[in-house]
Amino acid sequence: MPIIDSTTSHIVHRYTIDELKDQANLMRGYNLVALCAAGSGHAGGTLSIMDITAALYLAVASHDPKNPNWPDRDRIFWSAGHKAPALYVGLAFAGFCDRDDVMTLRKLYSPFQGHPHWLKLPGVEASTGSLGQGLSVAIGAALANRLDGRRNKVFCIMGDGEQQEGSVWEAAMEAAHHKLDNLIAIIDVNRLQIDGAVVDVMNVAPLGEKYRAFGWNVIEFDGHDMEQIVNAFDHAANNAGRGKPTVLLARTVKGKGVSFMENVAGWHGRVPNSEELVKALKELGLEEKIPYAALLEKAKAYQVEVENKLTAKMPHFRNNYWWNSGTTMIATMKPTRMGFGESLSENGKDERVVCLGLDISGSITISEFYAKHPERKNRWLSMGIAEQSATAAAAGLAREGKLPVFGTYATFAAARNLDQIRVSICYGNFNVMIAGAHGGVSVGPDGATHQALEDLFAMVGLPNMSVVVPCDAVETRKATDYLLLKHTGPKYIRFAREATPIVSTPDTPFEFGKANVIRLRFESPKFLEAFSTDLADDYRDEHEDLSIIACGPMVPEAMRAAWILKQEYGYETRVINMHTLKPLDRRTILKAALDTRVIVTAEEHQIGALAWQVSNVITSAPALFGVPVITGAIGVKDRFGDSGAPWELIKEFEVSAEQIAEKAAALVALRKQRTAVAEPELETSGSTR
Ligand SMILES: Cc1ncc(C[n+]2csc(CCOP(=O)(O)OP(=O)(O)O)c2C)c(N)n1
Repeated sequence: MPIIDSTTSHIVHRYTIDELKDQANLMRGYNLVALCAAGSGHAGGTLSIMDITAALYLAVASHDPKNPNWPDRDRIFWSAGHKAPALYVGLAFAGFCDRDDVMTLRKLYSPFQGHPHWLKLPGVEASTGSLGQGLSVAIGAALANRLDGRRNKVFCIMGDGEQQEGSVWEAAMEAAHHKLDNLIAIIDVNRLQIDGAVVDVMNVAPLGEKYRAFGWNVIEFDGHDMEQIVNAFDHAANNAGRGKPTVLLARTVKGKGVSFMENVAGWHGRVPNSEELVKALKELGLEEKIPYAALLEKAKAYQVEVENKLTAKMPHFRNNYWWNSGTTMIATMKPTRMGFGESLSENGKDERVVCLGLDISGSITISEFYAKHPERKNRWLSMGIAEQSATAAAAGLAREGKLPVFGTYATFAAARNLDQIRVSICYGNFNVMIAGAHGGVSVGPDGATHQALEDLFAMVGLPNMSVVVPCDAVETRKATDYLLLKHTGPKYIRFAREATPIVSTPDTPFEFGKANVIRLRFESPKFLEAFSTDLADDYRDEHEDLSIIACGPMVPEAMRAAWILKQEYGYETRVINMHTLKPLDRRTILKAALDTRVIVTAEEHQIGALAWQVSNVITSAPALFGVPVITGAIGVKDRFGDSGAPWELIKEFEVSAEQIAEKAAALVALRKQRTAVAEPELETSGSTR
C-alpha cells in the first residue's frame, strides 16, 4: 500500500516502476546536495539504500505524511542511523517535510540531525546512530502493534557491517521466537564498511543461511532493480500470517550512481565538495533538474542565522579573544587523537602490544599502530563493529600477558560495553587500555548519539580503573606512552576529534596522578609561550584571585579564560590541568581552594565527572571545614548534544573560554563582596589567607 490519506483511506498517488526509478535518481541528487551543503556525512551508504528508500516511502509503506502519527501506519526504523540523509529525502519526497529544508542537514538547531532524532522530525520513528539497536526497537514496536490488533507492517533498515553487532542476533532470535510476521528487516548488503570490505573486517556471510537458521524467511534480490525491489516487498507482505519474520537481503553497490564513489570504502564517511557535486549531478543527469546553487545558498543563509543566534548567546567583552582572531596569542592547532597514534606507532614495537580494531580505525588513529609497520599486522586484531565482545576479548588477551589496546568513539568504547568493562576487565583488574576517542560535543555534526558526554562518570566510578584526559596532542602522546607501558591495570584515556590548541611541549612535566599548574605571564605572539607550566607539587601560591580546574581540551579554554580575566578584570588565575581524573590529585585541589577560595571546574562532559569530584574534595577535607570556598562548574548541563560545527557546539553548550570567564568573574566578585563582610570571622578560623 502506498502513501494514503488516513482520513479517507484514499491512495494519494500510485507510482509506476519508471516513476519510482526517476524519483530514486532525483533523491540521490538531493541527498548529495544536502551532504555537500553539510560538509560532512555519509555519501556511500545513502546512495546504496536509495532505490529501496524510494520504493519504501513512495510505494510500499502505508503512511500519511499529513498525519505522521497515524496509529495504523507502517513503521520504518533506520537502525543504520548514519544513512539519515536517505531517510530525510525519503520523508521529503513522500511529503512529510519540504525537500529544500533538508539542506540544513547537520547544522546547529536543525531537525535534520547527523543521525535521526524522532523528537525533532515527524516521520522519524526512533532516534538511532549507535548501530545494532534498531532491530530491537522495531521488534518492540511489532510486538506492541500485534498486541493492539493492528495489521500494519514494521520495517527496519540495517547495514551489512552492522550485522557484526551481537545485539542484532539477540534481536533476530527474539523476532523468530515471537513469530513476528509483521516484521520486515532490510539489509543493505553493499559489502563495504569503514575499515574496508566486510569480508576482511569481520565476515558476516552467509547472511541468508544465518537468518534462515534463526527462523526467518529470507528473500535475496538486486537492491538497484526497482522491479525486483517492489516484488521483494510484495513477497514479504505476503508472509503475514505465516509466523515468521522476513529479512530482505538487498545486493547493492556503495556509492551507487556516481562512478567515482561506487565501491570505494573511502566514500563511507566523505561528502562531495562543490566540484564533485556538479560532476555527480551530471552523471545522474540532474545538473539541470536540481537547483543546486539555490539550495546551497539556502544552506548558507541558514548558517548565517545560526551564527547570529550564537553571537547573541555569547558573553561580550571589550576585545575579541577567540582563538587566533587577533595578531597575538596565536595557537597551533592539532587534534589530541594524533598523540595517541604517534605513541602506538612508536610503542607498538613492544611485542606484547596488540590493537583491536572496531571499524573506526583511521579517524581515531589506532591504525598508526601498523600504518608504517606492516610486520605488526598479525598483532592488529580486527574485531568488527562488535564493541562488547571485543572488550571481553581484550580481557582474555590481557589474561595471557598481552597489552591490549582498543578504541572507538568514546560512547561506544565506554558505554555500550560498560558491563564488559566492569566485570571482565575491572573486576579481574586486567591490564587493558581503552581509548575513548571523539569525546565531548566537539565531535560536531554527527550529533548527540556520537558525542560522549557521560563516559567519564562510569570510567571514574569503576574500581581499579585509571582515567586520563590529556589537554593536547603532546600530552596525549605522553599519557599513552605512560599508560601503555608503565601502568598496570585497567586504564581509560579520553581524547577529542577536533583540532585544539597545543599548550604543552615535550619538556612540560607530565606525571600520572599529579596535576600541573599553568599561569599566564604576559601576552605573547604565541599562545603557548604566554604561560608557565609547573608540576603542581612544585608550585608556590602567588595569591591569585581564583583557580580554574580543567581537563582535556578544556585546559586551553581555561587558559584563554585566564587571559580574558586578566585583560578585562585584572584578575590572576591559577589554571590547573587535572589530566588524571583517577587517581585524583586531591592535594592540588585542596591547596587551590585554600589559596584562592574560588574554584571553577571546566569539563567537556555532563557537569560532574570533574566538578563533583572536586566538590567532594573541598567539602570532605578537614583543612577546609568552616572555610568558605565558592565553586562554579562549567560543563554540559544535563542535556544531549546536537549536530553543528565543533566550535559552534563549544559555544552552544557553554564550555568556551568566554563562558568560563564570565562565570569566574561573577564568582570572584561574589567572593570579594563576601570577604568584605566575613573577613573578621575568617581571621579566627586559622586559615592561611
Ligand atoms: C555501535 C556503533 N559502533 C560504531 C559506529 C560507527 N560507524 C558508523 S557507520 C559504521 C560502518 C557501518 O557499516 P555498514 O553497516 O556496512 O553500513 P554501510 O556500509 O551501508 O554504510 C560504523 C562502524 C556506530 N555508529 N555505532
